[in-house]
Amino acid sequence: MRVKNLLKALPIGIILSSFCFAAYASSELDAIMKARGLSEKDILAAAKTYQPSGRKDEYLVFSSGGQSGQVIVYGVPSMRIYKYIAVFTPEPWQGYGYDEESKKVLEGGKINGRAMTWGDSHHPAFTEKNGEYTGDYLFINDKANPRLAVIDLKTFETVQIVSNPVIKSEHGGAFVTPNSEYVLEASQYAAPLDRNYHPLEAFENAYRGAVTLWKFDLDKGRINEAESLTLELPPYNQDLSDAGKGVSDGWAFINSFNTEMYTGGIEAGLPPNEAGMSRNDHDYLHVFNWKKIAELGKDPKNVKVINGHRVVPIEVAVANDALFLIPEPKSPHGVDVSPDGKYLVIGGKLDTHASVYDFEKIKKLIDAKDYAGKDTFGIPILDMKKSLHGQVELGLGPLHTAFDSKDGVLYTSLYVDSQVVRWDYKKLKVLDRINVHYNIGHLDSMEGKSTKPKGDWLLALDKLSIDRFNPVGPLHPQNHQLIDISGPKMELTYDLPIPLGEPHDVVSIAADKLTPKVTFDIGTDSRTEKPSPYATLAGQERVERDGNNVTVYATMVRSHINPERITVNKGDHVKIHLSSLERAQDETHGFAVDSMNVHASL
Ligand code: CUK
Repeated sequence: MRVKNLLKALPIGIILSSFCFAAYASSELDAIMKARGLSEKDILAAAKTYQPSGRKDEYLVFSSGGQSGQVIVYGVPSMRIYKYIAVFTPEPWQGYGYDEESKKVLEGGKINGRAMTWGDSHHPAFTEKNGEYTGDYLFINDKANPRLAVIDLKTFETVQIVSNPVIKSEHGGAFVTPNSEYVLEASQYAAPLDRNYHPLEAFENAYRGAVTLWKFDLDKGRINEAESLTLELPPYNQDLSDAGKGVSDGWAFINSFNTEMYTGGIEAGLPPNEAGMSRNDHDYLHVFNWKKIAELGKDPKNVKVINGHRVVPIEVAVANDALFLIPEPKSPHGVDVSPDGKYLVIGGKLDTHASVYDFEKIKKLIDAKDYAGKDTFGIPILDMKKSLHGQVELGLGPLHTAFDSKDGVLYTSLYVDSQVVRWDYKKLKVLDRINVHYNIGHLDSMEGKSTKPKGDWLLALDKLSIDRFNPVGPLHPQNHQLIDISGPKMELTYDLPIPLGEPHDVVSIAADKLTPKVTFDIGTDSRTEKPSPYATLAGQERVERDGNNVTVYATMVRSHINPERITVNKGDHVKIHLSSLERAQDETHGFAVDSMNVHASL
């Protein structure tokens, strides 16, 4: 409607007031833009991301917290941080690691009996149904100490940590199969699976890679350790992984970067690790059938039991056509399966190309037993050219990929060039590129690794921020940059400094898929999510004495604790069970005993 027609259509009062407002607003806006040196593009970016008070975000993003061992939750498009979820590291605000219930969760992550108070929380992943995110649970792996955590998204609390019984370090986790049957966790640096000492000279014989298939019980919301198993892999230093979906459901893929099986030795005049590990032009993409491995593992004849855990040996997988290798450009990085499951996109890292493999071609070679050879361990190798859909030159350091809602369109991060490239993996051509600040690692479009990516926003996770923010000392925050990908050109709209750990990777989900609880049910142990045996209701408060053991059953509403006085003797051993009877929302309270390192959040 043209302005003249609009004027005719509106009653005079509205015209006057809206005109006054428009004139006032535009002159004030102009003045602010001038004073702050803002361009029209800046104003647009602000308008796209600003949430007036009380307005909720469309997406929630779950970011790994890197070496803080936590998970960071923020919203898109506002980029407001909402929560840090304590996972591998004690965190007093949430009482995590200070009450007996959460200590038990952390104890699940003990390694060889040793308590671990930190982790490198690395790749988060949601539960899935038919490859779509469901928002029930979030998994996150600890890269440094091979462990996996389960976070219940009804409470945003960590409810389980499991420790890997055979591998020593890991990278290719957490990757969830399309109906949340298993969570995959692949090793990174090859090590003896028995955890005993074997000299490096015995690398080829005694050291192994592996991928663990953690069985997830969706009804219970917990990993079933007894039903989990591991596939033994060659000592090739496995890297990132992904589970197949659609046509490739049942299969999974893992990159590797040391098929040379090089173990360093500058002391002995040998080339440094990096050079030795990238001597070959190619490393191997591992292709394995996790459904078949899980089936095979049920028969004791097919497994070796190591540290009480079932391991399917390489030869069993090979004899049952469940494990294959395909050459890939040397030292690749991410392997990402397309939403329809037909293509695998591999970031070149040391190659300027991304390689697109066609799963249907791979499957044909497997079915026809059309092998190009075998590796040292007897694993069939498929021909690279026959498996490839094609390669595209993207730039320096292609790492990770996330997908658009538009068919064939995806986004790849370029670590060295500090860019995001939008390209078409079907037509194999570059469509657009945008600079980011700086040295991008992972990136994610909204629900970008599910079967239904959204295609409106993209997050660039930059490893360096250098000059983007107010200086706060030598340890800089990292920079998560929000990019509008809804139009023909990508537009940078927001910089979020993340001040915790090395926030490494994110997953994002439509906020309406999450239905968190508003309060806990009274008497619930939030970590087991079952009624606590110590739950105390109003009127049941008591102090029980057994010799010098004193047990207090107390209740609490806001800051009122009942009993108000607890009298004990010097030397008594005192245990306090506190039940919060609070029914109102957002009325949590702390509890502390001074000088005793005792603290809780109720
Ligand atoms: S991956 Cu883990 S250190 Cu997530 Cu790009 Cu490199």
